[in-house]
Amino acid sequence: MRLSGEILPPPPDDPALALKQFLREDGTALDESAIPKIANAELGRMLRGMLTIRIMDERLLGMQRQGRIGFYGEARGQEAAVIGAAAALGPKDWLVPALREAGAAIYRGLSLRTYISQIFGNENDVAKGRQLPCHPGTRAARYVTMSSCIATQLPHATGMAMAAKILKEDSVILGCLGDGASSEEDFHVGLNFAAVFRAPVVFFCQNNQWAISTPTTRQTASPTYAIKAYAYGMRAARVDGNDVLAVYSAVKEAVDQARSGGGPTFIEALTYRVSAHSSSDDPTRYRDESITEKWRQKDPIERFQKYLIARKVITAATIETMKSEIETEVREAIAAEESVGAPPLRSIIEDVFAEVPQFLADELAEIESLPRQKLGGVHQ
Ligand SMILES: Cc1ncc(C[n+]2csc(CCOP(=O)(O)OP(=O)(O)O)c2C)c(N)n1
Ligand SMILES: [Mg+2]
Repeated sequence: MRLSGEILPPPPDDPALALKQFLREDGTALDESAIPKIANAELGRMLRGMLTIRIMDERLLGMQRQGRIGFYGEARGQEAAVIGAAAALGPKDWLVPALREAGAAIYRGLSLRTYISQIFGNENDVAKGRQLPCHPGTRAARYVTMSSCIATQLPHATGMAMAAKILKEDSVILGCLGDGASSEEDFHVGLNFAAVFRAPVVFFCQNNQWAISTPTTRQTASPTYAIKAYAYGMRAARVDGNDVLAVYSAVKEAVDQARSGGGPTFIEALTYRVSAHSSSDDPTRYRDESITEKWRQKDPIERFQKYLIARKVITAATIETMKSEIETEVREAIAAEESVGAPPLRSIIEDVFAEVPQFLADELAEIESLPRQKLGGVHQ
């Protein structure tokens, strides 16, 4: 059976849940005066961030198909949501990701090489190959490594926000989630605690209308995800997730509120997962791809580019130059990291105990004594 995945319209009588949008699908502004003032350099940086995600996704998914990396998850079609949210954060703020926010880590300063080293799990990878590919973490860019277990990051985000509040650190936590996370108990734990204790956290839900093969119509009977915020007693906002300026504005407003002691907000960014869930998935087996095609036409990058060109922030030629610069950067980072070897074998027994117990040292010695071909998938 093919499921449609289209969601019900928001309640017409609730202005807080109307879809906030600044840019029409053709890139024209609904009301230029309503758009927050953002410096041209910052707008250009936002476009670069979105293009970086698109180019990286294309190259890295291709590499997974060639067997050069083990796994990849794209954020195609969700670039506006990822970058709009990242751009609204300050340097002291933390981002606790769900599944598709790696582009935000890069936007916040994670180098392409460091990101790609994590995908290879090579010797340069700070996680020493212990995380699934596409799960970067960077203290410097204040981006927590992805938990993989859906929704567990939400109590973490609330806890981090409480810590920041107690320590008077003045930082806000962006706790990300997908629509699928709303069905997990950790969603309730994270949101309820945050609202009761007015934690400086913003919950940012990318409703891409699918959770692997579960469509929104099977995920919730609520008319929207945003409406769930009201049950917890927090502010709600619902934005067009393919409109980077609308996302930026909603997240900025929520972050400012949280920073000034106003407590949490829950934001639903409506978008669509136009690709497969991951390199391990084939959506043609469970969904109607003619709807996906309609969403591909609502491309967030094209919409933003048209707006920037019309406003003379950037020219089409400059965008082309930007794309080829990013392509070169990505190609060079892949070439450099692909040739780096695996982490040393002994790293598999390190970092857990302050002193390596004898039984682990013995096991390592046994593995090291095996002929190389018997080590199977273990690289030395
Ligand atoms: C607790 C838990 N249950 C199931 C899974 C398997 N799983 C991985 S991603 C995913 C769907 C997530 O959907 P959503 O939250 O909408 O995020 P999206 O993939 O759409 O970005 C599921 C069920 C998991 N990782 N953790
Ligand atoms: Mg989803």
